[in-house]
Formats: sequence, C-alpha cells, structure tokens
Amino acid sequence: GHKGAVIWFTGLSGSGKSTISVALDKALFDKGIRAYRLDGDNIRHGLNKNLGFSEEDRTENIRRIGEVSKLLIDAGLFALTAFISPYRADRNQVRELLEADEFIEVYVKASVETCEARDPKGLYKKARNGEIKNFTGIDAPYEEPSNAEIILDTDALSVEECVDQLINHLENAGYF
Ligand code: GGZ
Repeated sequence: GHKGAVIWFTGLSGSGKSTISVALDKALFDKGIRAYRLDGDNIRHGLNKNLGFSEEDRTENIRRIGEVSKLLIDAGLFALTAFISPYRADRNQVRELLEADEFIEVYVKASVETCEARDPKGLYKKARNGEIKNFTGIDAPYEEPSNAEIILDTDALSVEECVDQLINHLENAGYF
C-alpha cells in the first residue's frame, strides 16, 4: 500500500505542467499507484467557474484546489495539480493545510521566452496585444518557489526525463 500526497506543479503557462502531469499519471498507473489529476479543464470549468485571473481570484482558486487535494489524499490517492499558482504565499498556505510529507512542490521551470516561443494556444500573443490583461509573466507576476522539493528544467529535459526524476524522488522518499 501507499500513502497519498499532492504533486503540486507550479510554473508559467506553457511551461509543461499539464503535459508532465499526464505522463506522470500514466507512469503511476503502470505501477499500480492510484492518482487523480486536477487542471483547468476539470476545476476552472466547474467548481471554480466563478473565478477569473485577478490576484484575489487566483488566491481563491488555489485555496479551493488545496482543499480538494486534501480530500483526494484522504481518499488514499495522489493528487496531481497543474495550475500556474503564481503566488508563493498561496502555495505555502496549501503546504500548511497538509501534513509535511503530503505536499510535494514541483517547479516546472521554463523562461518566459521559451513559453512565449511555444505559445500553444496563442495566449502570449494576445497578452502582448493587450487582448488579455493580467497575463502571468507578461503583466502579472510569477513568484518562483523558494522551497520546491523538485525543479524540472523543461528548457533542457524531455517529458520522459521529467517523469523519471519524479518517480525516482517518490521512490527514494519512500512513497512507494
Ligand atoms: C494566466 C491565463 C490567463 C491569465 C487565461 N494569466 O496555458 P493555459 O491557458 O491552458 O493555462 C493558463 C490557465 C491558467 O489558469 P490557472 O488556474 O492555472 O491560473 S492560476 O493558478 O494563476 O489561478 C492559460 C489560461 O488559464 N489563462 N487567462 N490572465 N493564464
């Protein structure tokens, strides 16, 4: 058996959070470890559909995701969360909501330049044009983690290499 935890991915739009969380989910499934992914599709379109991208709304978005993660952990699952979560204080509040070994902060690190070059949804272009306001990395802040358990440099690493690093960390830390 195993004890659950939240794998809390944080980083800019386009840094690779969702892609890595999907790949980690598959790798965990193959090991018989039960996990559930939380992302914009199943949270911002449902539970949090009344929230936008002001500082206050982002803080409330992260608070609710932290509470949902706690429920998933209580159910014995790994929660894999893929949200920008740009404010250090908001992330640390989730850390404090949970037991010490239940919060694994993963900084998915890529420069604004890299994310803007990828721009899979054309959002950086819209932010530069002023069509989207308060866009993280352009005209809204991203506060880098100061105490992340894991840093994934997606400028340099493949998705597979990131997943290997995560699985190794979880095994070495005794999660399974
Ligand atoms: C940042 C925005 C914004 C603004 C819409 N700023 O690449 P995506 O599209 O799929 O991921 C981004 C997502 C960010 O939502 P989160 O819930 O992760 O944000 S936070 O943790 O800060 O609450 C992007 C899209 O929503 N998006 N407007 N202004 N990203």
